[in-house]
Amino acid sequence: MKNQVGHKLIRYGAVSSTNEVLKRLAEDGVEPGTVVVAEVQNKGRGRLDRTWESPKGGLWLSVLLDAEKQTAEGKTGLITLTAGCAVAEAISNTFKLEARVKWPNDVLIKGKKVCGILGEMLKVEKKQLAVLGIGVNVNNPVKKGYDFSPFSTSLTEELKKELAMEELEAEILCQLEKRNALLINGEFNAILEDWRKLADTLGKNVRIITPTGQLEGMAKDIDDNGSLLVKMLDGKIETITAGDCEHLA
Ligand code: BT5
Repeated sequence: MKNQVGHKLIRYGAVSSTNEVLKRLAEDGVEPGTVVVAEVQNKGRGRLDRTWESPKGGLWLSVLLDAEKQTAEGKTGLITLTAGCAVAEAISNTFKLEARVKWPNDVLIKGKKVCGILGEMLKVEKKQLAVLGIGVNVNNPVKKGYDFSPFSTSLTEELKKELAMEELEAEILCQLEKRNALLINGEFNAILEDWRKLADTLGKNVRIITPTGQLEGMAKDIDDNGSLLVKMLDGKIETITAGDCEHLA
């Protein structure tokens, strides 16, 4: 049972952030595979400490993963990519809605953000772990666009009805478990192929914004570590390890 995603699942009403709660539990010794789900987050976080709005009606959860292998091989970026694939496939399977992944950490429906992922690394007694936070807009209200994310949606908005979340939650955990086995066994090529198949970003013109500047080019592929390869106008390929990615028309 150890490592199996969801072998232990703890539900909360309101928390600050499921990532914070799970980090504390990890420090207290819970096993990889443990999942925390909350109805509401009062301090839901995106990357770079941005706010993730998490009112009632959304699916807000975090999963603790064993990250020894990916850390040893410098491939922690694949954790977020593979989580996006798990969510996209779970949405497609549960609601027959096409969902695709956007580099590095979003899931989109018709180009609009329906899910954001926050992967954070953590070391507990020399064990390398990852806390993987997943936020899916299900029945909660969403703004049309947010400061760092111009287009957003929810599943209820797409399907025009109130949805039951249990089946989606179970399917996400099931898809994560399938892919966690690939992470643990170091089957990194399968993860990259999975992502390429579900990618919305590849083949698009993109604007990449990093703390040190921005660039525009065509998203060609991802490399073995999950970095985005962007072809510039002069033909040069830039390797982007982190940043915000905007899909251009
Ligand atoms: C993310 O960051 O997209 C990661 C979001 C991770 C949320 C989950 S929920 C469970 C777990 N616990 C946490 O505390 N977090 C994780 P980033 O790519 O940096 O995008 C953040 C930006 O998305 C914000 O600055 C807003 O512009 C926008 N945003 C905020 N709330 C949103 C929402 N509910 N839906 C769509 N976009 C949102």
